[in-house]
Amino acid sequence: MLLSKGRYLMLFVCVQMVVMALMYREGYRKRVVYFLGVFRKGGTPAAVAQGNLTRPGDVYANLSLIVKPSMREEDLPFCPEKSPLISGPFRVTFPPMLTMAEVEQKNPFVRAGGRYKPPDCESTHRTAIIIPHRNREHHLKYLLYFLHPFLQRQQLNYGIYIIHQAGNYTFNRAKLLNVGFKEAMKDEDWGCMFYHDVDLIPEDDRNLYTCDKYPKHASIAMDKFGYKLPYKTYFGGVSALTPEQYMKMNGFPNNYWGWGGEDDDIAIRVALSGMLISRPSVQVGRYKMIKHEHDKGNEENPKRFNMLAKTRRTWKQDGMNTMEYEVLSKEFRPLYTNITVDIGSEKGFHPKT
Ligand code: BGN
Repeated sequence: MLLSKGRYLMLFVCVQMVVMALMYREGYRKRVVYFLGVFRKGGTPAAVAQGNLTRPGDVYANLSLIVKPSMREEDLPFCPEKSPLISGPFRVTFPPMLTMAEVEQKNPFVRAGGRYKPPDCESTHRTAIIIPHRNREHHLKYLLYFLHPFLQRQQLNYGIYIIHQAGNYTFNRAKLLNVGFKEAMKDEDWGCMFYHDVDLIPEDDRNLYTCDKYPKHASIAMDKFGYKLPYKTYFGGVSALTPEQYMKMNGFPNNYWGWGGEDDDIAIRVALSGMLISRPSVQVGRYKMIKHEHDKGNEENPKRFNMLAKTRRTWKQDGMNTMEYEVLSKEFRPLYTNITVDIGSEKGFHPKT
């Protein structure tokens, strides 16, 4: 009897030692936070993911390790060619209770207007993100939740612009992109512009938000198309051009009111101005689309087929050189610059004076 009690005691001590050794090896704190994260799956992301104590695949992982050194900004070294923060695919799920205030809290280095520079090195890339928008605040919140840390992982000097179409007239994505280009260039000499749909979330931080030798189509593997291109010349979703490439093709068309065709027109302009399309690999150009109904005020454009047949004749007369609009307001919000714009209607542009 005595012998078996002693055996149990020995066994108990051994198990305890193994458990302690395991905890020590993995880092006790990290493990506890990990388990808490698992149990709190439905909770707010701010509560689950604090700084570098995050679950694997969290887009915010390691960002809290970034600290501002005490040296002056002009003495900072250049950022390395490849950012050490890049780690590949991350999890894209949509926490139901997320608030804009939480997104702000998680991005302490983002300044008014949604501007960011790496605090610890001088970035060699200046990228503006242009997002056409109307009545999609819910999507915008999620996009910002993922896009800010995604861009910070790439050590970019960046700014996020929301171009909000005022009024109820039919939506015009391409014209809003034109406005975004022109207005963003007034703020800074951006080296690269990303033209970004509000409902598309990148899923891999190796998908670099920098420009290439040719206009880039970034969203080549979207979940709704089975993570492959729907057709060879598809140029919708997320694309990127340098200001030179954009000017070379006279920007984008202004006359596509409603859904469809404007992205195909842009792809035709790329070819007509003598350029090719650059693309990331299908492994990294992956995007998740936030599900939604077809928007009111963005009905299919029945004229798109006719218009596309004429792009060769129209691209030089319709674009950057002919766009008319009026900025109604420009606000520097904590996570983005909000530009509300009157772009007129199909019948022309009549500024209210
Ligand atoms: C295409 C649309 C694109 C849209 C993609 C993906 C047209 C023009 C037809 C000649 N193009 O069919 O605008 O991005 O589907 O949804 O409708």
